[in-house]
Amino acid sequence: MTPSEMKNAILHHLVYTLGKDVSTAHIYDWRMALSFAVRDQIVDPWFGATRRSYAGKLKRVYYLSMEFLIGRLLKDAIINLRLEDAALGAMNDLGLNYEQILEDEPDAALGNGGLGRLAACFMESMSTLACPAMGYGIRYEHGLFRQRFEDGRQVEEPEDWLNQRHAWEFERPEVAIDIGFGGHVQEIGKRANWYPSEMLIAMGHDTPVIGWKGRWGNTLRLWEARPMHGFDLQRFNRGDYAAAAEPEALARTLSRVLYPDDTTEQGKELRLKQEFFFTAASLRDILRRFESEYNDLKRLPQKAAIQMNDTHPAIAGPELVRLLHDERGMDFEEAVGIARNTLSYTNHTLLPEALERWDEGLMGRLLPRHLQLIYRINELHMKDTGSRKVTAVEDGHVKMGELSFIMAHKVNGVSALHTDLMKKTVFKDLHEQHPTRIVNETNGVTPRRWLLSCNPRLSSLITETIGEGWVDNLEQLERLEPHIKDSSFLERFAAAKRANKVDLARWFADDLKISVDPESIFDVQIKRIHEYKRQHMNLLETIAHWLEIRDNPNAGWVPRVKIFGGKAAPGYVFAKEIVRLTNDVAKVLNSDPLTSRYLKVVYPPNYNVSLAERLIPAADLSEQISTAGKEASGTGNMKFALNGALTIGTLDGANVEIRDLVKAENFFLFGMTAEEVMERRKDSGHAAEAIAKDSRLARAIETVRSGRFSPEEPGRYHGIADNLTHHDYFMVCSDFTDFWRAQREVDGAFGKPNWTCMAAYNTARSGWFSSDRTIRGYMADIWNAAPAPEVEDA
Ligand code: 26V
Repeated sequence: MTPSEMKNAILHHLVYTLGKDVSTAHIYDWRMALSFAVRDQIVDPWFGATRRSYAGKLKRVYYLSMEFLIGRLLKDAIINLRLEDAALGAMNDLGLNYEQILEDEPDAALGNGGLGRLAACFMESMSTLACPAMGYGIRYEHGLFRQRFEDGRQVEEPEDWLNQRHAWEFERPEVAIDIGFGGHVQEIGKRANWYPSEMLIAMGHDTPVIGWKGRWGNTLRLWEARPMHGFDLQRFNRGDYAAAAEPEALARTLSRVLYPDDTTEQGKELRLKQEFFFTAASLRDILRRFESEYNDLKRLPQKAAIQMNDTHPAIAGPELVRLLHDERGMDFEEAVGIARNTLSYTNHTLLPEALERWDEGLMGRLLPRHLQLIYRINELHMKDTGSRKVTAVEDGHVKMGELSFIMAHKVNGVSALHTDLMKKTVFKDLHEQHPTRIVNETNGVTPRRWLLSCNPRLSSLITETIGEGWVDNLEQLERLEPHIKDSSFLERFAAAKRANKVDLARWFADDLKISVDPESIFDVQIKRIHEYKRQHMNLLETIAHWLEIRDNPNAGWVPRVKIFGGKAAPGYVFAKEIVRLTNDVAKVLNSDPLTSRYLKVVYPPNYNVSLAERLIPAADLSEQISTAGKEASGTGNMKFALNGALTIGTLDGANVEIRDLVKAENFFLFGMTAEEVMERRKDSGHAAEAIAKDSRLARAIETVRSGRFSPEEPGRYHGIADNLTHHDYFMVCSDFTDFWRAQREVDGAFGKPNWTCMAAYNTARSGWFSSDRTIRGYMADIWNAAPAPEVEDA
């Protein structure tokens, strides 16, 4: 497409789709017109892919996920369809600012963090690889809350991405599926009929996901909850206005809002309803499609692979059994076998408080037939394994991890260490019974968004050096290695990073009114706020360092900007205190005339995918400092390494694999191993001991306790200080001293010519972390699926 063709398409949509003319169009109208013009280019390859899936009778992958954290879509589509020149040219021609238009798009924030973002990367990679696939999830009216700071405290505001028209979805009123809850079960022999007492409708909305060079396009189908019986006109006519609208409002509640807490399981009824709602709608849709093409249900596992992203869709096990056994008359044991061969399950956390357990009473009320089937599935599992232990039900609760495990033919962890720990801890018994079921698929990230799109300077340098093949064959980045000896390459590599930092510094100045020196180390920790991720350890180190600079301001300190980003779950008190402490520390440090030249703290509010795209290309140092054994994988860690940031990190999650690949000399390692952590926890005096041995740590904690950062309320941080001294489950104190040492090593290395070499080795050796590699792994080890044959660039 040429710029002038693009321009015509935009003008056409402006007038005929949006009903605006050039003289009255706002930035919103222009963005929508551009989006529609780009969307037109998606449709043909997307239809083509669908047609070929049907014609070739290809096996389809169904990715069931409660979260898809996709972020903005316009630039992604433009890049994958190679329309940058056309779009930029058209915008320039129209006298519009292309960057500004892209920035006008709201993020689709239909996820909390790592799990949802992984699902989004997987969707893009499946399209790039021409893996016939469909994502299924919920079309939340409100995505993850927006974060604001008020006197340093987090304030949550509703997120309203659907307030504006969403350019990328196609409504499918004809894809409307009845979903029931409650009611009673009527048993007929071993089979049963379920008569729900409450019904609503799941309506589909399709978003095309286009792969690199438009070779293939899959669909993300998100369900919206609609009332079965709409508006009650009789009641309205009687003057009962609120009651007339009630059933409608109630039904819609189901897809109203994303649960914002991904750290503690609370067993909320609405959450269980959401889980069943989207899982049941998806399974019905999948079976409908299968039955339109094939007439033998035994072949389901050959033609469909259904991936459960964590336990949120775990009800898929019993529901699929119900559809096959109760509704289609298949023998129970056979139904379980078919369901199991179709289903697989990814575990994303070992934290006990985040593992889903549903109260049997609640489950029995909402899903009476499913609870019966869970008991039978459990009995069958005991019979088959000869075990006497009831696995999926305990203390009046249904354990969804165990249920998912016994209903899946493969269960995977998301990094080598995590998978190993799954076998040794949470799923120890089940692993012994099924020693080949657990497999590892280390996470990955899509290089299109996380390098090509977010870091154009580094991308151009890479393409000029080794050609363009890296974009969909990321391991080609290793071809950069011979150039790392070349001083002109290194200079350009450093220049790209510097320019990214200058851009970020300008944004900090304009948007946050904080000035930072781009020559400083840009040290970044961005992720959800959680004790195990240890933002507070990073803060303590910052405070200790600040105190040391104050003691001796003229000692030639290496300047640093500590950048934080992340949201706390609204009900997570400790995380919210960390948010506030970060802001309070920033306030004190940034206004300290003695030290602010050397140390600043920046905490932009509302960290999201788009902010990540801005921060990661400008980072020198990536903070991956979780307590070993707690972070299942991490994916931010991969994005940073790929963009030439060095990691300071523990041997946790995928950090282990990153360090193996980029090599130890290009990684700042510190801290205890997962085993050492478990050992040390046995010593109840671990924190006190560590504090007694490290006067810097003691002083930092004391400074927090003293009210230095909250003079108007000196006791504000006693909770954090006491937790650290007496409890410290996540071993902040015991790892602090080594963390400090590693940070000073960073100071020593930064600014030396070798730093750029180390950074470049990180980029050159991170190719394995492409989500294309991950998806190939799932296709081979779990899905038994092949890419569509003979795809060509669009
Ligand atoms: C759990 C819950 C509990 C009930 C309420 C809502 C909710 C929402 C999400 C979750 C799952 C949290 C697990 C999670 O996000 N794990 C992260 O997955 C990433 C992708 O595999 C991985 O990189 C991170 O290390 C891991 O923390």
